[in-house]
Amino acid sequence: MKEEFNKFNENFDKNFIKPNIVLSGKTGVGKSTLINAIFGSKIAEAGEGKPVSQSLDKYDIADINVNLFDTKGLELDPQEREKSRNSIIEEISKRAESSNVEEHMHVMWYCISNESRRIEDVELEWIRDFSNYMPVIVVLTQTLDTDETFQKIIEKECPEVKICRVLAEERKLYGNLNIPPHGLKNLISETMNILPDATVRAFTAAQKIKIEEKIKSAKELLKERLDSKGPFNYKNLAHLADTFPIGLDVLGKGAVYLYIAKDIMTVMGIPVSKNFIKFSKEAKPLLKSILLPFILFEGSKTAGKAAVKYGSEKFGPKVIAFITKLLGKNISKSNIILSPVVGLIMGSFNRKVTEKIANAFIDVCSDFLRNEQNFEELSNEEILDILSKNMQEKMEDIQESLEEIVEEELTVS
Ligand SMILES: Nc1nc2c(ncn2[C@@H]2O[C@H](COP(=O)(O)OP(=O)(O)OP(=O)(O)O)[C@@H](O)[C@H]2O)c(=O)[nH]1
Ligand SMILES: [Mg+2]
Repeated sequence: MKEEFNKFNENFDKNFIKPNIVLSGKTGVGKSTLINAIFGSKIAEAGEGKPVSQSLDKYDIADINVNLFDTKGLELDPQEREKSRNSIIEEISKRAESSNVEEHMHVMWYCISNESRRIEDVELEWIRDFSNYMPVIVVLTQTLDTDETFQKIIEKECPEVKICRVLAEERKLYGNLNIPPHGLKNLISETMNILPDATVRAFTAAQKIKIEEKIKSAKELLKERLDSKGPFNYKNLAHLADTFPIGLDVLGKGAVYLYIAKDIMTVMGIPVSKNFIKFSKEAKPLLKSILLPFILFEGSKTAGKAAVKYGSEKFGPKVIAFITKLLGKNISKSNIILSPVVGLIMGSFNRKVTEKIANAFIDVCSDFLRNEQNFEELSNEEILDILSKNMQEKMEDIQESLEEIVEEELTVS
């Protein structure tokens, strides 16, 4: 089973390649402010990067799904500056020769302050030079108005590059006049258009600006994993899960639900333990919220129906023990009746039920991203705690429609 999860992970990673983004631009133009606004505060705090070559630093930030590089040397005297430029271009072209897309430099964000409206000839040369070796987007930072005169000059000098106007952070002017941040969504879209396909999913997870892209990305993955004819279908994982070794704290189909949750959190950029066994322990409250609404007590109407079709004996002592443990109560087999939905969760894999629950979890994750903009400050445990509580409510909302799906299935079978 562990091996199977590993195979799923490998397949996932093929389309989750971290894009390599090169930042360039003079000191003080707003590179750190931009990066901070797009990827979160952890990065700005990371400070100086590690040198990867003479004139290129790499920010070493754990748990972030992009690699960021910073160019050096723009500020030096002409001779040293020339050396830097050559060394940066050498590194970019060396990487471009690799057959491995992971090695390539995928996009450069060349930042120029749109407030100072100054660009030196040497900068224009750098931009033109770099754009011969990799795609370059000129980011006009600190854009406070709609005047395009400065932009037009750059467009004329460097017709081959895209230009994005942004204000990364709210600018406070005199009195109460504040200019809200703008242009970041456009920069994200333009970057997504340029990046190689295999890196777009990771980039979407990393950026914090377009939640709608994260939702789309999660739904695409879900569709892929539900409809794939190949081996990497959740259904196969569910069948494999029948043999999930006991002794681990999660069991059988429950593990598949957690695996789906892990996939969704990853593509939406919510921190999650890479090790699935560790995650499944941390995420026990989450599994509990998924299953809880369906564990009904005697006397319920649905439970009555369920007893006929999915009598608890069908699940066997292993599952009962699992659910008992999960609930943390001492429930004996006689006073618990499993609802039909649990039958489909824990028994046979059902595409519709799985899809409904997974979509509910995508909703929970997008609410989380909108409400907890500084989630980097939370521990994995705290994050899962919030997600579990909200998932429990969401499950109550969709319980009826899930039961309808099950009733349909019962009438058909
Ligand atoms: N309000 C606001 N201020 C900004 C913005 N971008 C830059 N600034 C201001 O410009 C200063 C310098 O920005 P940084 O992001 O540190 O510039 P940098 O390019 O990282 O500079 P170096 O690291 O020295 O190369 C900040 O302290 C802010 O005061 C922005 O989008 N909004
Ligand atoms: Mg900086």
